[in-house]
Formats: sequence, structure tokens, C-alpha cells
Amino acid sequence: MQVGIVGLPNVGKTTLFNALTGAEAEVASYPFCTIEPNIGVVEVPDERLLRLSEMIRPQRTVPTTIKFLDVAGLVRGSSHGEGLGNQFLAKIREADAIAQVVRCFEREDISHVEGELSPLRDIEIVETELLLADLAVVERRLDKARGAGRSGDEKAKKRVQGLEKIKEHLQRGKLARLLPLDEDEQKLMEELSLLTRKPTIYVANVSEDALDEKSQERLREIFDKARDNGAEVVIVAAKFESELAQLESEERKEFLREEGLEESGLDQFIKASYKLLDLVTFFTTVGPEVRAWTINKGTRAPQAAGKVHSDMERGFIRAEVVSYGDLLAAGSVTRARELGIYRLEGKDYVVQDGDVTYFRFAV
Ligand SMILES: Nc1nc2c(ncn2[C@@H]2O[C@H](COP(=O)(O)OP(=O)(O)OP(=O)(O)O)[C@@H](O)[C@H]2O)c(=O)[nH]1
Ligand SMILES: [Mg+2]
Repeated sequence: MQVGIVGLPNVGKTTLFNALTGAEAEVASYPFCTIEPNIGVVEVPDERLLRLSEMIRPQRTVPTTIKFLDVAGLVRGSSHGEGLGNQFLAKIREADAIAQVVRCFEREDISHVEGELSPLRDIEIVETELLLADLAVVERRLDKARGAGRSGDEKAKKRVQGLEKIKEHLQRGKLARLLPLDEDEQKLMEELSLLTRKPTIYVANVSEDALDEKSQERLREIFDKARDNGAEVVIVAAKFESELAQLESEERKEFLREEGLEESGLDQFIKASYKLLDLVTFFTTVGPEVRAWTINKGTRAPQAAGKVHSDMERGFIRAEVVSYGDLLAAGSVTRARELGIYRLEGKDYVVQDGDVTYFRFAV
């Protein structure tokens, strides 16, 4: 699972990436600092995993992860090859979700490609580029489909109709994710991997200083825009977070406690990204480790077992399942077994978010 970080140049994308990954990718006060894409794997913070781990005290606690991809900034005209962003749109197309970094910090010495600070305008520029890139994809497909449609084949005709519907919508300047679709059109849409269909989060990159009236007003505007555009919002002070990420984990916790904060903006961002992907997390508590795993919604028990080990899928017999909350309430795995709250589930069972599973299999 992968989240692509997009935005105008010099808005703090790499700064956010570094904060996320603890990497030291190059950051600079001039635009187009990033040329080669940066890819990093990030652990997903999950209180449930921590609680399970506190209860079971395993040798290892292994969180689930997501990948983040940081690419060159987009500018007006990127979809037609301006700047560097265009060649990376293909990379972003492979991502499962998009995080758009929106510059909300004011700094005279850090140039803004558009001059004045204006988060709303920036969002519009970036979304326009994504939209134009999508439109180009749909037009190419439509050309091909029309050729096939002339044969009179019903399926091919439906395809042309579906593509035309999507094209018209995009031409009106509307994001693909705002278009309601029936089941067939939905399938067609998935095939296209449109950028403006991907679940999106706006990352408002704010100054590390207290927010003044004007900054708060800008944030409100971003929230309104997000509501209209079917996006989520998180507020992050990327530069500050990247400094915080340099601290040891204990020091960091201490610092957050002193500031009266539950968790860092960065943790909120990672969680929000994970949520955006609409995944299911299940846990295993076997041997020396307590571990979180990620599957798509609707995954059945044998395929979930296959995530852990391919033998488990092949030789799947049944799953013993207890919800995370019930297990914690029982106090221990042994007690939960005594109480008989582990359920036996077969191969058609759809694994639920928060399930703690034990897979029985034969090799
Ligand atoms: N004050 C402040 N500066 C920031 C913040 N985020 C980023 N910066 C600065 O803004 C400049 C650009 O940051 P980068 O992370 O390189 O921006 P980018 O979006 O990756 O830029 P490109 O790779 O050129 O597209 C650097 O000088 C950062 O230190 C922030 O939250 N506050
Ligand atoms: Mg960069």
C-alpha cells in the first residue's frame, strides 16, 4: 500500500517525507529540489497493538506499514510537461492514495512558485494538473474503445458510453471521485487508475509558531474545500515534526507530554493516511511476536492467513478469532480460551478490523 505525496514545489513535501521516515532526503529553500523520487516505509501507529503488546509482553511487537512516495513538485502545466512533475504523475498513478501538501507557512526567504501564499489557489492548481492528466488518459482510452465499439459489440459500446460519461465529468472541471457510478462503470473507473479518483488528504503544512488569525482563516478555507472535494485534512508542522523525528522515542514522548499533546501531528497524518486506504487490520499473537497485518476489506480467512505464510493459506483448516476488545477484557490469551470467547471460523469468514486470529493449518 502506497501513498503518493504531491504538491507545488517548495511546500515541504520532502520535509514531511523526512519526518515520516527519519530519512535525510535533500530539502532546500529553492523549488525543484527533489528530482529523483524518494520512497520510504513507515510504521503505522496503532494503540490496539500497543495494548495487546502490554498484555502479552512478547519479545517483538511488529506494526503494519505503509509506503510513502515523495516526488518532484507539480506546477501549472505539469500535465503537459512543464517543470519536472509530469514524468512523476505516472508514479503517483501507482499509489493507492494521495497526500497533497499545501503550504500554509509564511516565510519570505523560502520562495513560492506562485508568489503570494494562497493555499486554496495552490490546491486548485495541483488538482487542475491531476485532472488534465486524467482527462488525457480517458481520451486515449476513448479513442481505442471507439474503434472497438464500431464492431457493434454491446460490451464495447457500453465501454464507450462509460468513458464518455467520465470524460464529460472531467471536462466540467470536476474530480473523478465526485462522480457517482454504477457497478460496470465502477469497474471501468478502477481500470483507469485516475489520479482524481484516489482517496485524498490535504496536508496543511503550517508554521511551527502559534497560528495567527489569518492562518486560522486559511485553514478554515481548506476544510471547506476538502468538504466540497471529498478529501480529508490534517494539519502538520512538517519542519517541526522533522526535528521531532530526530529525537529518541522516549525523548519525543516526554516532549509531547510536556506540550500537553497526545500524539504528534505526524502520527495523526500516518493514521489518517492509513484510514484513507480503507484497509482492515488484524492481529496475530503467535510465538515470540504480536503483530499487526493489513488486508483489504472483504478478505476471507484463508487469504488473510496467506499474508502470514503461504503454507497457512494452502493448508488452511480454520481460524480461531476473537475481537481485540474481547481479548483485552479477558485479560490474557489463556483466560480468553478458558472463557471460550475464541470463535471458530471457516474458509468463508471475512476477517474484520481488530480481529485477533489464530490460524489452524496442515502442511
Ligand atoms: N518554516 C517552515 N519551513 C518549512 C516547513 N516545511 C518546509 N519548510 C522549508 O521549506 C523549504 C522547502 O522544503 P522541501 O521539503 O524541500 O519542499 P518540497 O515540497 O519537497 O520542494 P521540491 O522538492 O522542490 O518540490 C525548505 O527550506 C524547508 O526547510 C514548515 O513547516 N515551516
Ligand atoms: Mg522535495
